[in-house]
Amino acid sequence: MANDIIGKIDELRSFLNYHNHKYHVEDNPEISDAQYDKMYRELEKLEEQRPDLITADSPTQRVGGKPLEGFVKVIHEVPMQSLMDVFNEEELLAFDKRVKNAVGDVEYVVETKIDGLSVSLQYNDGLFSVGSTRGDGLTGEDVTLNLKTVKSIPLKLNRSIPLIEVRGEVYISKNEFGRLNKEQEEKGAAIFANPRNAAAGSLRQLDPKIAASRKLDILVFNVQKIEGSSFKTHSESLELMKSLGFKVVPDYAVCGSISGVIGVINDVRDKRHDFPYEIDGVVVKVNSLEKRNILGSTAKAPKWAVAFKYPAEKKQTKIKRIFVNVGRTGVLTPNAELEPVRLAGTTVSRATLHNMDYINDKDIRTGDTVWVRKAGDIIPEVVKVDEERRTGDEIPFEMPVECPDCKSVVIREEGESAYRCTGLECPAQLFRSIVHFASRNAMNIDGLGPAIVEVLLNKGFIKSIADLYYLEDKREELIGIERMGEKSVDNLLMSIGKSKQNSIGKLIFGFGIRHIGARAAKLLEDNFSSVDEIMEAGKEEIEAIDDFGEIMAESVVLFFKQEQNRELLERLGNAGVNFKSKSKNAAIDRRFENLTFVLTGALPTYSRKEASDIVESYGGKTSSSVSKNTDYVLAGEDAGSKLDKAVKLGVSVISEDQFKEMIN
Ligand code: 0OX
Repeated sequence: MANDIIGKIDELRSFLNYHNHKYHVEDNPEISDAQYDKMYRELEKLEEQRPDLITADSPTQRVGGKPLEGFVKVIHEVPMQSLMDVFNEEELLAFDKRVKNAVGDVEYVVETKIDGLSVSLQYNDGLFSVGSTRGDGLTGEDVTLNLKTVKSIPLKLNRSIPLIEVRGEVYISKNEFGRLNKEQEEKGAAIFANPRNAAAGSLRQLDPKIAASRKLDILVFNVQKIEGSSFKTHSESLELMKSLGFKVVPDYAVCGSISGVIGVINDVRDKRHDFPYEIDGVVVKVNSLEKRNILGSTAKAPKWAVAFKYPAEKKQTKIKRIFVNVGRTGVLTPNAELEPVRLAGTTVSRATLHNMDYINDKDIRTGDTVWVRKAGDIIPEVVKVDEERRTGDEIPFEMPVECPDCKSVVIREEGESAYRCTGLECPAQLFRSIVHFASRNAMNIDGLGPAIVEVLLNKGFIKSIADLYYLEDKREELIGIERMGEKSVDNLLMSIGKSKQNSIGKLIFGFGIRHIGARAAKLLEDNFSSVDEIMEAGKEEIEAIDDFGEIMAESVVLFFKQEQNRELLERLGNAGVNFKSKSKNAAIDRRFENLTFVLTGALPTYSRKEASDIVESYGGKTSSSVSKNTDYVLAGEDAGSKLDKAVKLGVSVISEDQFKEMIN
């Protein structure tokens, strides 16, 4: 009986591993999802009976464990080198010449260059042991738990070899990126600018469950280290990785000459937008490992490979109409409606014109033929007018004098490039201000994204932010309206209820007061003991806060003076929303008082903003340039000239770890 269960578990694991590979690596499933799920649940059940038989490579162990506190450093024994870039044929031919001069004729392998995140995967005796990010190439971070959630990464290889470390690119497909951003928008969470950022953000999640929900994928392209097997060429190594069960860069080409390479580059250029993932070029590598050894490396990059980068695609089209959108703070943003044009894989029919200064600088008019491109390959923008194609019928654009949404007067304040709607009740502003109020850095109300806000506004459930806190009374009516089941209504009401306890910094940021970002809102919380105290404060008192200028102070006073906002506050207070400052009332630790920090480079765990918020919360200051008055330079990866200057001036340079020690 005991042997039976061991045998059955083994059998189920082999079955599931085989079909996982068929689905996620070969993209060629043999069974339905339902059949797979059935076997998976059977394995789960048996493992529940015999937890002592659970092994780390079991398919049930992909998402496991508690959220981590932080990531541990991993030293790359074989450095994860970067690539030298070339941007045109001339530079590619120069590379070929250097190669030929050193080692004579060579064969090249050409691979597509996936725009993701480089990682290393280590396997001991055929079992996945450590997965890490590239970091600075020498030291990365241990993200094993997150990588285990990537279904195309084998937990166990087809053959057991003593040791293999491979390198690959983790990415998020264009489809999954679209789905994720839609979900982020509905949740009111931050939108990712491009698939690469989405993949990076997902791999750096401390909770593997979040990483698992993001459906990351991988393509591997290099053997970093191997024991128990060998090969003479790069293409053999790709085939070896394939035979071990890895998902290897597909359709790589082996070329006998540089003209063959150029042919492949041109082919890939034409179809680069048809790949399910973003590619930003191709990688050209010498195939023979012996010749690679002779060629060697510079400090950072191998001399036997280059990345050929494609330029961002630009296309011509015509502006049919210029129209404006009204943003949360009432800013009118001009947009161009275009004659649809295929650009970088999608059909583009709108592009941003940013603001009036942008339009004036480039003299953009309705009817113009213009060049458009995707900024960061995602958001389209108009880059230039083709003046030669002007007919004289083009019409210069003028900002409307009335808001297109509420017909209130539009003004442009001195010294500002933005035009704004002055209507406090503007419906467009109301929608956006509620979405902002619910967003992550503000009140962080889960489940209250733009789509739900729109429904609540359209159906008349809310007319202001305060109404959110009275929705409980309308629970029955809410159930059953578009997109809202009983469970989602209850979840929404619970998140709204939970947000009552938020800090007043989050609340004030949520109001969207002009000139008051998250940091300024936090400063108000640090300096006043309650919302009521801020409401009664005069301009001078607010201006006395370090880093508060006159305009910011005036804006706060103006906000709290308005009758409409006072009513809003009264209703929020009556609903039980927290009005007491947590930081001002706590003992204030000002260990960084009189110290100035300069932040430079990419820090391993903190964003710049998080680090500067910490410095400021301890009474310190941050500055953007290094001088003899700087006390500490907090330096991360790729810290450039600021680091050099700090060294020259003898200013203390600290790492994020040392910074963490300073704040315990
Ligand atoms: C990619 C990619 C990146 C291996 C050793 C130096 C360059 N993003 O698709 N890097 C490499 O090769 C590394 N190949 C690729 N295909």
